[in-house]
Amino acid sequence: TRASDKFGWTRYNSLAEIDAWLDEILAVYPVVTEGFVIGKSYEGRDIRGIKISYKSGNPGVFIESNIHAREWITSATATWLINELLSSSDDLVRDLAESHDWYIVPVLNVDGFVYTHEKDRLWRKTRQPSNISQCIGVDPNRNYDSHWMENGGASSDPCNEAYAGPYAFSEPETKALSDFVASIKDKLNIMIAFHSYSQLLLSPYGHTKDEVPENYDDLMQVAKAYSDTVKDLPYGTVYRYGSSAGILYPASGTTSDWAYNEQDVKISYTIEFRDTGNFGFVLPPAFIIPNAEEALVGIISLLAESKKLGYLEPKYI
Ligand code: 0X9
Ligand code: ZN
Repeated sequence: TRASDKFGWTRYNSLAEIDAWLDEILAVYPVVTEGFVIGKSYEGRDIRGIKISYKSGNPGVFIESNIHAREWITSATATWLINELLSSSDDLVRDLAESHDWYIVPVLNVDGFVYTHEKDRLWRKTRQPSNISQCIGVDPNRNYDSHWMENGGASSDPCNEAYAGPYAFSEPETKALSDFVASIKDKLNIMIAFHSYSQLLLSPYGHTKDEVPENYDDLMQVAKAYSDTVKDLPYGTVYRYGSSAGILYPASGTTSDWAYNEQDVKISYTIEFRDTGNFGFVLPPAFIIPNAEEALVGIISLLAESKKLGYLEPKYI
């Protein structure tokens, strides 16, 4: 049997199970995959990723997943996506897999993820203690060094769920992700951060709604392509789109803004997966495959539209 068949995506997996599955995937597809470790978490766990590359010189797509510990649908979707990229025989998926270089980190916030499995299902933040409070953890999606703590888009209170941390990149997890991305930025055309829930495609900026990026119209056109595609599926799931601060709330120091502002990744989105609040973060496992299938076809459209608009060319020549 294939490594993937045991996984099944019929329930949510623990970090140990995801790690073991990744090892099997790397063993089954040694030619086109490469495992990487971006660094260690506060509690000393490896933060792992997989690169999938069928030929060199492809445009790079980075997927950051499960930065928020409780958003289990994101790593379930990321692992399903990895499996499809490697094993699907569908022409569109083959083309998707083989004409991009994929860098996928299924679980960024490994400590928080383990904590949600073992102690508190709804934990969001990292697990690093504070020097000034009994409250533990930083919101890693407020901890990136781009407009950090500006405009009320994050909190300075360690007990707040959107605590930005004592300084930008105080968390080993965000520091590791950012160092890794910076090291491949010349090959990176697209950055997607997987979150849940609300069914939204969010473009920069998060730190302000008074301004939009210079390629905002393109960002909306690309988001519309994703949204139109998933709406036409049998489930007909509605994804709204807009700028982060515009349609949601201000959030400073997010991955998406940092990649856009500081790493010159001009197609950068936060995707909030299912649902719209009925189950919220505790999405039943029956939704894993529908959510993941939707994400796959949505990403096919997202990349096709990005290519049409010229964003998949080499960044620096
Ligand atoms: O608040 C966040 O970090 C993200 N939502 S979540 O429910 N997954 O925590 C959204 C971040 C996107 N940016 C803005 N909201 N501005
Ligand atoms: Zn989130």
